[in-house]
Amino acid sequence: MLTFYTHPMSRGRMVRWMLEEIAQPYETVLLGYGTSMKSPDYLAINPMGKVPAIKHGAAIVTESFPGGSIVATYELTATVAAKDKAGTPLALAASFA
Ligand SMILES: N[C@@H](CCC(=O)N[C@@H](CS)C(=O)NCC(=O)O)C(=O)O
Repeated sequence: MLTFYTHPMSRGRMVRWMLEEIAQPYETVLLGYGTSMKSPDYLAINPMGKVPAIKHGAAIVTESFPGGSIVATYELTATVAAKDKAGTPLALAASFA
């Protein structure tokens, strides 16, 4: 399952929006500014100590641009292989809706 690291008052909101749009299961890990966000455990996920980050298996994405983050991760699983009539992946289309 995909793990989503975030703080409610952050640009992680864009990633959560995309996760909800594609309706795939994910686990949320809430981190605190200046505390758990800078912990050794989280720095192993994102050495910048910032949110958002998403992890799926060995794949970790630490940039928040929703299309790039979500599509890049889910392409590895092919769970979001659905495309619209023009051949655009639906998750990517949703990020520009
Ligand atoms: N380039 C990153 C920047 C992420 C970023 O700056 N996140 C802020 C929250 S919106 C953060 O985690 N700040 C905590 C810190 O700098 O200690 C992205 O776009 O995802």
